[in-house]
Amino acid sequence: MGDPLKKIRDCLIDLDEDCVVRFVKEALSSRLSATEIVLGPMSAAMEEIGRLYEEGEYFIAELIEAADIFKKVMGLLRERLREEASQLRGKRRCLKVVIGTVKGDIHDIGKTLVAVMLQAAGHEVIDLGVDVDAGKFIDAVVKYGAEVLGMSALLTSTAKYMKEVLNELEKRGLRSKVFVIIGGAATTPEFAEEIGADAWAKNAVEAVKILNELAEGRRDSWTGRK
Ligand code: B1M
Repeated sequence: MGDPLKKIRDCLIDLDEDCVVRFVKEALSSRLSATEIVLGPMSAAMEEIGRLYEEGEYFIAELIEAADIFKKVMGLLRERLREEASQLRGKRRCLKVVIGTVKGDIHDIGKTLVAVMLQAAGHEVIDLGVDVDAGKFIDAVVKYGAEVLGMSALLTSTAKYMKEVLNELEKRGLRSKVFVIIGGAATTPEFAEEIGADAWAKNAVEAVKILNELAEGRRDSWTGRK
């Protein structure tokens, strides 16, 4: 990790907003991309902050402060993120994507980042926000005629709810018509397979790549396998 990137990580861990902003600007002027900044040191700092929380060194107040700084930086970088993601624009058609963080979970930074980048890559995104239950997901899929349902979860306890949404899709006879992609720190590719999702993405760039492949017919829309 180059110097400004390391500084961004350290400043965010120290919850020093001015310092984060200063080095984000420095990183941009040394031609580092906004995507690199957000997915690299900013995300690494959030993981470390989570670890400090687990160890009892940080408390909820610090998590909230870190999230506020992250969101401010995302605000600053939003246009650049859009420009960079638009270069990932698929060649064929755009997909309608309903996305949200599942019931019981209010973590929204990663989900919003995925939504912003998918939109910039040319897909139509309906972002339902956080704490979304199965009924709301499915009603939106039907209302907007979405081909893709995206779910995010950061808590081990809420990730399980994704299975309930999949069961509900099945019950409503929609499962074979909707490609389900999941992500978030509480999920893994194994978990995605176990609950019967079509795809798992590690981060926002990977989510864009997967959905571009789907739009271009390079992915089986039912099994998620290439
Ligand atoms: Co909370 N929190 N939190 N938290 N929080 C975690 C998740 C935790 C891992 C921290 C820890 O203990 N190490 C832990 C969960 C443990 C577990 O269940 N395994 C935890 C906990 C315990 C809690 C509370 C229960 C604490 C409490 O109240 N006692 C509580 C729960 C509230 C609730 O949801 N009901 C809580 C609350 C909060 C805040 C509100 C204070 C705040 C969130 C603010 C907000 O989002 N507006 C917060 C924060 C900031 C975190 C950490 C520190 C950072 C999360 C984050 O924003 N990361 C987090 C630590 C960690 O994740 N290791 C933690 C940055 C973001 C860019 O990454 O969201 O992972 P992420 O998104 C990535 C990828 O995962 C992926 O792409 C994104 C970007 O590339 N991705 C997708 C995400 N969604 C995707 C969807 C896709 C595809 C890819 O397709 C649809």
